[in-house]
Amino acid sequence: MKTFHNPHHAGHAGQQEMFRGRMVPCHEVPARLDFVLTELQRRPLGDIAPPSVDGTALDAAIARVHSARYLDFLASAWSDWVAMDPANAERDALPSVWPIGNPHAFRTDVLPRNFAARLGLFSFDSGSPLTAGTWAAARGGAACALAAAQAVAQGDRSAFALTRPPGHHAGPDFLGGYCFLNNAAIAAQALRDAGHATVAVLDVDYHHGNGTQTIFYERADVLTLSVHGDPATEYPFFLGHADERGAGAGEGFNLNLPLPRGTGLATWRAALDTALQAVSDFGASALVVPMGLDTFEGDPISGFTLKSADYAGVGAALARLGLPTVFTFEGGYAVDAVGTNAVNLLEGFQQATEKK
Ligand code: Q9C
Ligand code: ZN
Repeated sequence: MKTFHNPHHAGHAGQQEMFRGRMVPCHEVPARLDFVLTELQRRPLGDIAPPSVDGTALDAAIARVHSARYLDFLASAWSDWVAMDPANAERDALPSVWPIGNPHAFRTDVLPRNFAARLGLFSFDSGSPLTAGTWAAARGGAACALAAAQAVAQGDRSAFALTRPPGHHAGPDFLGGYCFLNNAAIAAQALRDAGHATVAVLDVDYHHGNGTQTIFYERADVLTLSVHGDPATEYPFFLGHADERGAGAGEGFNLNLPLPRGTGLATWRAALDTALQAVSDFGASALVVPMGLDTFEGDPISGFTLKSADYAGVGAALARLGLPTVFTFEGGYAVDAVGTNAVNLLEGFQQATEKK
């Protein structure tokens, strides 16, 4: 399994996120990726390299899943933030005003000239700071996702996009949940564009993959599935319920498996098996796995109780689908365990593949 890692990731380094009325240190920190990279070097699964993709092809791949007006906003967001006030150069950009979803309450079709208003228009929380290097890091991550999809489309059994910021909460035209560009969606769309007729995206992060669900909600060619903490009590709260099954042509092509906070391995694995069966029934020709490790018992912001040793079995179960597979790195905030947990999963996948 080749790993494509993002050399620009550390340029995205938020200082603080808003949490229940106060500012707290960011959970999504550069050290997360460094721990995974170090563990992968210790237990190699294949070549580890930065992605080499054509810039024009990359921008086209990103534009397949995100709107032009959102991408225009993101690409110049930092310079627009600093242009508001030179003192902003020392501060992360966080939104503080949002147009809520009633179309008769607030307009979302008119782009405000005020940057703070635009930041709110394209965000759904105040926990995802945008910093000087955010755009370069997010775009470098999309390059990892595209390179991983290309490797798999050209015959590799699997590939790993090792990048941060993560992606699965980012939608067609919004950021949130520490995510800016949806790497898993970019990989899935790239697999479709490379000739895979049907692609499944099976999200195993603790948090519902709302951005990915929204991107593909009306499509029958990409099945989206997510096993996650019940949104009745868990972030992102406003999506991820079991009755969301897709719409229009996409009716029947989304599957949510919410589980209560406190869920342990046995129940979580039963839900994963349900999702795996649905991927088989769908007849996917390729698989994308947004790989969050925040299902770990030691995760500081999550509520499942998987142990480090459990992740090898998760990887092996995914391998048994027998599909070309792209992994994207998503959540996982127990920083000193995230490398072990990620490589346990990937190594479990790879070893099960070799046995076949
Ligand atoms: N202060 C991913 O795992 N807020 N995103 C939690 C803690 C957001 C998680 C509150 C959690 C987002 C990719
Ligand atoms: Zn998560």
